[in-house]
Amino acid sequence: MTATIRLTMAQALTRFLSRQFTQIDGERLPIVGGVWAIFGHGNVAGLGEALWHERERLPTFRAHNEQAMAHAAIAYAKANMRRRFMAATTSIGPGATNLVTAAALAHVNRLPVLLLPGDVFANRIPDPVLQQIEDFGDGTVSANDCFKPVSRYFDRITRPEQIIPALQRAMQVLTDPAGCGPVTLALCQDVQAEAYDYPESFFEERLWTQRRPRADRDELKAAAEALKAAKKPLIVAGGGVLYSGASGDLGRFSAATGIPVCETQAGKSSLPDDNALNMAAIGVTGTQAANRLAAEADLILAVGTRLQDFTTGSWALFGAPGKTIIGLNVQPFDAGKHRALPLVADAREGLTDLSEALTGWKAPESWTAHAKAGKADWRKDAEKVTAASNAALPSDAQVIGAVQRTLGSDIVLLHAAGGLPGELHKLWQAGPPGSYHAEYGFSCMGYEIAGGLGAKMARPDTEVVVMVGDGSYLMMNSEIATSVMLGLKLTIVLLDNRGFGCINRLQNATGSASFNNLLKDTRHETLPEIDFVAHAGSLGAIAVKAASIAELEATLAQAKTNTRTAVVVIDTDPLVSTGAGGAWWDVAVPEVSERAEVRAARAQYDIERQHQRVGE
Ligand SMILES: Cc1ncc(C[n+]2csc(CCOP(=O)(O)OP(=O)(O)O)c2C)c(N)n1
Ligand SMILES: [Mg+2]
Repeated sequence: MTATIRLTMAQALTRFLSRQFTQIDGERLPIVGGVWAIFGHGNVAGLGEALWHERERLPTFRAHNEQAMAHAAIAYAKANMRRRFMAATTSIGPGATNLVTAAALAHVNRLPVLLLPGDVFANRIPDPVLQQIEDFGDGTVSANDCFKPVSRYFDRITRPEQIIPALQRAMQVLTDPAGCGPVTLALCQDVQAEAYDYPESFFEERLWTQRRPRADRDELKAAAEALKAAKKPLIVAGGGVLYSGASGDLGRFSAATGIPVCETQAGKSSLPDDNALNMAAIGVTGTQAANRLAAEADLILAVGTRLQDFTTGSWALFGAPGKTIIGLNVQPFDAGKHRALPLVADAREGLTDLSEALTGWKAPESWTAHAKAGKADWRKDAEKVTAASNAALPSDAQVIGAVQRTLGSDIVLLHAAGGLPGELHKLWQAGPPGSYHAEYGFSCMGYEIAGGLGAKMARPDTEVVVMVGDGSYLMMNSEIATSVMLGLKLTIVLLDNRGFGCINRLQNATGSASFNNLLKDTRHETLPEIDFVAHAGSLGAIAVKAASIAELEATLAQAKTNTRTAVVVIDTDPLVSTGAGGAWWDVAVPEVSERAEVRAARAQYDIERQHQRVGE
C-alpha cells in the first residue's frame, strides 16, 4: 500500500514547492525563494491557508500590485542566473490579468517564474462568480486563457490530483535551460480547497542541478572548421553566457584565440568592461568599437543570444558578404536563426569544446589589434560624454557618469525602459558577471523598481542601484513601500525630463512633430509639476533632489551609507542623447504624409532599408 497524506490541492502544492532544492557554489538552497501574494476571492481561502502552514519553509511576501510582484519574482530569477525562482499568486479576474504583462516579459526574456492565478469554480455551480468573464460560446474559457500565448507551460487545475503531473511538468520547464520560461497553473477556487490522498513520495525532497548539454560531434566539427577559416571573427555574447556561468570560459577563449567579444543588453557584464578585447555593447545601442567590427566580420560566433533587432541593427549590421554565423545556443530555435551553423550546447560546454578543437589557432593579429585600438578610441569618446558638467539640465550620459564615479562597477545596476537602456548599454562600465541587469527583451516600463526589489532579494549583500525615468517611475513605483517594509535597501536614481523623452526623440527622428510624449506637448489644462521627492518620501524612502551633477555625486555617496531605500531625483534634458556609436533601427516611417519632414524621413528610411540582409 502506498503511504498517502490527505491534503487540499493548495496544501499539496505548497508542500511540494518547499521540498525542491538547488545547489549553488556547493550550498543547498530552496529552489523557490518564496511566494508573492495578493489575496482575493479565488486564492485567500485555499492557497492563502496553505501558504500560512508552510510559512517557515516557503516565505510569503505581500506587494502592492500583481504585475510588480511578478516583476520582482522575475528579477530574482535573473539575478540568480535562473538557478532559483519565485512564485506569484493572485485572485481571479483583475488580479490574474494584472500578471499577464509580466508573463510576457518572462517569456521574452526566457526567465523562470511560477504564476498561480486563481480561477473560476471547476464545478461551475455558483457561476457567474464575481470577476468571471463569461464567454458566450465556450464554457471552458476564463480570463486566465490570456496566459496561454505568454506561458511556456499553461495548465488549469480542475481536479486535485492533476497537481501531481502538473507540478512535475512545471519543474521541468522552470529548470530547463533551453525551454525555460513562465509557468502558469490556473488554480480553480473550489479545487484549491478540495482534499485528496496524495502519495507521500510526491513530497520527497528533490535536488535540481543545472543541465549542460554538450554539442553534437558533427556540429562541433563544422563550427571549428568555420572558425579556423575565419580572418575576421567576432563573438556576440548574450544572456546565455551569464546563465551558463560561462564568463570565465569566454574570457579565456577570447584571450587564447584573440577573437574580440561584444555584448547584447542581456549579455553585458559577461566580461568586465576593462578587458581590452571586450568591445562592450553591440547593435542599435552599441559602441563604435563593436559596430565597426560587426560591419566587417566574416564570422560571427553568436553565444547564448536571441539575435533580436537591437543586436543585429534590424539585420543591417553584419555587412560582410558571405559571412558565416555560428549559433552556439542551448535552444535549437535560436541556434539556427539567420541560417546560422547551429552548435546546440550549453555555452560553457560549447566554448570548452571549441577551445580544444582550436588549440594553437589564433585569429590574425592585425584583426585583434584593430579591435583593441577601436576599444581604446571608444573609451575616449565615452569619457567625453560622461564627464562631470555643470549644465543646468544634464544629459542622461552625464548622470550615468556620476553614478559610475560614485558607486563603481561592483553593484547591480538595473534598468529597463526609456532612454536609459541605450545610454547605459553603451556607456556603463560593467564589473563582475551579473553586475548589469537590463530587462531589454520586453523593455517594460515599470519593471525597474519592482525588479530592483527582486534583485536585492537575490543579492542582499550587493548594492542594487535602479536607474529610472519619470515615465517609468509614474507607471509603477508602489514597491518602494515594499522595499522599505522588507528592509531591502535600493538606491533609485530618477531622471526627470518631464515626459517620454526617448519616444519624443524617435517621433522627431521619423519626421513627426513633438506630440503627446513630453508633458508640455500633451493636451492639458495645467502642466503637472510632479513633486517626486514628496511622492517617494510618502512611500517611506529617503528622498532628495540633486540640483546638479556635483550634488548628485554627493547625495549618492551619502546614500551608500543609508540602510533604507533612497530616491535621488535629478532634472535632465529630454532632447539630448549620445550620438557616438549606435546603429540603424528599423522603425517604419509613413509612406505618404502631408508633412515634408515625414516624407524626408521616409526617403532616408528607404535608403537605410537597402542595407538590410533579407533571408541571410
Ligand atoms: C509598459 C510600457 N508602455 C509603453 C512603452 C513604450 N515606451 C518605451 S520608453 C517610453 C517612455 C519612457 O519614459 P521615461 O521613463 O520618462 O524615460 P525617457 O524616455 O524620458 O528617458 C515609452 C512610452 C514601454 N516600453 N512599456
Ligand atoms: Mg522621461
